[in-house]
Amino acid sequence: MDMVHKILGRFVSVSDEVAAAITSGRPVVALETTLVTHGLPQPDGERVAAALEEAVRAGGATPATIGILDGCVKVGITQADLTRLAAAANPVKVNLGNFAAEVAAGGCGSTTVAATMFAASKAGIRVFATGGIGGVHRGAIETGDVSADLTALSRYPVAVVCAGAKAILDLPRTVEMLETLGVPILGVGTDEFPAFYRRESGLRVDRRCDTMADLARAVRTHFDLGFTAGLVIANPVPEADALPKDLHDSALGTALAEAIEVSGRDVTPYLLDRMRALTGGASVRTNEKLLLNNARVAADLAVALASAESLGMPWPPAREARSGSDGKAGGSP
Ligand code: PSU
Ligand code: MN
Repeated sequence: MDMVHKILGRFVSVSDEVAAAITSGRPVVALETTLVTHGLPQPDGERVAAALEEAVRAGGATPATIGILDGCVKVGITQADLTRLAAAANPVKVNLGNFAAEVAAGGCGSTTVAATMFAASKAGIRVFATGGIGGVHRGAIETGDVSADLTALSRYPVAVVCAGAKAILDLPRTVEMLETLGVPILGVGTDEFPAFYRRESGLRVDRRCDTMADLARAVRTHFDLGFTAGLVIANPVPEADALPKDLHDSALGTALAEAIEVSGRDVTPYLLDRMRALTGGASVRTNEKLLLNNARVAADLAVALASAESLGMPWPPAREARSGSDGKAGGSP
């Protein structure tokens, strides 16, 4: 546990349960909180956050939901913390740019994919489940609006299990940018980059993985080769839970046309809320289903990565902190 605390010093608090799992090499899945405060309406946000933790546990891994409370980065927040974040009147959406200032000010905020990747990587967590990543916004050539999620994916070694990215974004440019940044996109049983509410986008993934062992081997090899970027684990929404195409396309068209006045960090929450209203709540149901599906796959991935036998590769690689205790020190590259 000391090892984990040292990394972020006095700014971080890793729950005992999560710290114990990390230090003993047991599977852990990070979860974000912006989807709780900004991505879903209340009380759905808080309820879904608890259901995601439950899904991770059912899959045999330890959930580590991440948020900022009173200036402390909490890895493995409590139910009471979650309730506080969900109930906040104007919760701060924390990404990379406002992270340090929020901590310095003793503030509270939910962490986006970008901020969650940062905190997870510092704590030594390699697998993270979310709904959809942020990306290049439509009209980015004028607005310059590109999510810091892409920056984080290029910097922090975490595998992000997601249902692709929402079609509210410019998906072709998002996929191009991931390629530019050197972020692998691995498809879970699909050749196609999923579009969040729907399974198809017409865009390709870098590689399709049809079994969990294939996926885990690819992720493990990425880290073992020494790549320092993250990975996108593209897991399409189950067919039965996808939004019908006509409803999706018409709601999206209207939401985008209305969003012209909105800018900056408000764009994504605004579009998600308009999608909810314009689909009569169906988008929220789809969002919840795909989140649960991602939490299950993330748990399976974390379990596979933690199991040396399933990959024929020891994991975690022997670390300084473990040397002497298990005789594996020096056995890994
Ligand atoms: N995708 C979702 N729901 C969400 C978000 C993305 O399905 O709530 C949130 C995530 O936290 C993501 C953030 O990191 O929106 C991206 O915001 P922006 O585009 O401002 O970077
Ligand atoms: Mn933005």
